[in-house]
Amino acid sequence: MIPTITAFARSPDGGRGLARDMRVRWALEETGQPYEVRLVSFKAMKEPDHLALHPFGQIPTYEEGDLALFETGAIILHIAERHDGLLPKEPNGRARAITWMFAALNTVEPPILDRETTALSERGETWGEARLRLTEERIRVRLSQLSAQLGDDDWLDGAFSAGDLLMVSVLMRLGPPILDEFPSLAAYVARGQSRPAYQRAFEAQLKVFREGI
Ligand SMILES: N[C@@H](CCC(=O)N[C@@H](CS)C(=O)NCC(=O)O)C(=O)O
Repeated sequence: MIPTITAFARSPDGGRGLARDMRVRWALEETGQPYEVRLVSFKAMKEPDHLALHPFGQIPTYEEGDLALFETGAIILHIAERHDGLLPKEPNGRARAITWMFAALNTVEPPILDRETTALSERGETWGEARLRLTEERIRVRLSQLSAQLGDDDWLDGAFSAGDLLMVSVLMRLGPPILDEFPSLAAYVARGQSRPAYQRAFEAQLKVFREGI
């Protein structure tokens, strides 16, 4: 059964692939799965039909038969468990790859999102600049730990996995200049983005931005 995912009808990132449907598209491309996309406006995301799929009124969602999922971590785990290509078969390696999925979403993404929110909504406040610097220091701590873990390796734990897919997706949101302070992580992101599956997913979301389909 071909799944349907939701994506922004008009992504605020201007087609840079930062909206979270990109992660799901990428996972589907890595595993060779066809998919359909339903585009939703900001207004439609907060209406009952979409809220029935996503209680927080966000994208992406994932529908497959009578299964409806939200949260990119859960969606990608679902895809990775059902199709080859994103998780090792060996049980301990598989558990470690899933650990990296959680680390990307629970440990590395929060300070990056915190900085984004601060930059967007608190910059004009009296505490704005100080808070921004604080969030940036927190990010640097995490990136320095992550880059120590990656060392000279291509991926976090052996072959490319769903853990790398999510970690690269999270680091992409940060981008330069902070990411460039950690050359091995900047190279790691570039390595992820050069994967053919990433490229196909990126082109598909860009087409939506350019042509609305
Ligand atoms: N934790 C969620 C976050 C989902 C999320 O923040 N989606 C954004 C797009 S990238 C969204 O729908 N924003 C619009 C809104 O929250 O109203 C996930 O990983 O799926």
